[in-house]
Amino acid sequence: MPASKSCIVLPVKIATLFFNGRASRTPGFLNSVPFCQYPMNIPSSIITLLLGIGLTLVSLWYGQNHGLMPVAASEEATHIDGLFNAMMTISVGLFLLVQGIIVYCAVKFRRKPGELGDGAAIEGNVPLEILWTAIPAAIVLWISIYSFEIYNEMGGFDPAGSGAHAMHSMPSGKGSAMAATLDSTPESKAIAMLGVGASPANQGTDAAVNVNVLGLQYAWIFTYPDINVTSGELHVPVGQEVKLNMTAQDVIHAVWIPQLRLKQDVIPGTQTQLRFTTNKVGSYPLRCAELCGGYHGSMVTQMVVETPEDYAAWIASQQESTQAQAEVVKQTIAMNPANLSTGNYLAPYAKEMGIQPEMLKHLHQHESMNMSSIPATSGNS
Ligand SMILES: [Cu+2]
Repeated sequence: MPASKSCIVLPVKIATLFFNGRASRTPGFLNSVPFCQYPMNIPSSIITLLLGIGLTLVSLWYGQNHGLMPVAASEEATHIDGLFNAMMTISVGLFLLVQGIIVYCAVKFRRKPGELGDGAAIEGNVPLEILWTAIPAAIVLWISIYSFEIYNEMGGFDPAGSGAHAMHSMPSGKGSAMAATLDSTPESKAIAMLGVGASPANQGTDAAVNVNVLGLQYAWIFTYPDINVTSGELHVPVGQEVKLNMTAQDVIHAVWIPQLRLKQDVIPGTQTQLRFTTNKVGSYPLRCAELCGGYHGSMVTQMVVETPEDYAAWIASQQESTQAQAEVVKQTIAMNPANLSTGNYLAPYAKEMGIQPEMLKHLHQHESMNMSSIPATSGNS
């Protein structure tokens, strides 16, 4: 029986092509293939081919134009999208194939009027079963290798999470008991840091911007240790590598920035990391992705990706406000009479109170002598 007269069903068609040798050698082989037992008025192989091409084109188009992902704001996000689009293409192809066959069969092989008997008993077909097991297995294997490669490309297997940035046993707080069991020495041995680290290209180098992230019920605190800035928003310069060193104060939280396609748990008593390089200026939501309590839903802030100039301006404004706050604190302390000598404290009121300037001077000298005779013990306790 020539292959062209088999049937429309694509897997059967492919199977026939694959096992063509056997099909031609074994009489009745195709009769054991489902749907092919009854000679029918079947579309030609050209139509099958065209349907196959059409299905492939539709899958490829939809795989690239599904519009399900938000803006990709980093190189890593582009990699992830490549994988997602590939899986979407395959899924759409399989969906259309399976649904197409179901709809075709439901219409084509529906019960005719007056047809009351049972359908034909169709036995299995080993070569066909091997084929439709092998193809999905190959697809799944390919996806796993592809995703492994992307994760490596992003820095997911960065071994340098240990070493210089090693986690040390926590002196106190939650998790210290566990850390003490794991590490008996005060300087604990290096444990690979969880998360996404340096990409193979950046291995062994430090990120341009380091930010310490603290998650707590229900807020994020970002500290820039190199420039002495603390903020409730994450600001990063575009095009520069950023490293988030993250931990939690109370329960497990998770940093999730959809536009970077990154999500990482933030765990009390341990450090996790995220390293990435943004490539699009904009403001993106950074939200908690781990149900952490009653107000989990409100644990959201912004990641602002800005030009290096804007970033520098932001740092300057932050430092200015920090300085202004420090000034306010200093003035408040200066207002406190407890820190003033009696003479200095009384000076502005001397005239109103009728105190003689000589007396004030005397009082001041007396106090200075007393102060200098006190041994400098503070701080040595
Ligand atoms: Cu949370």
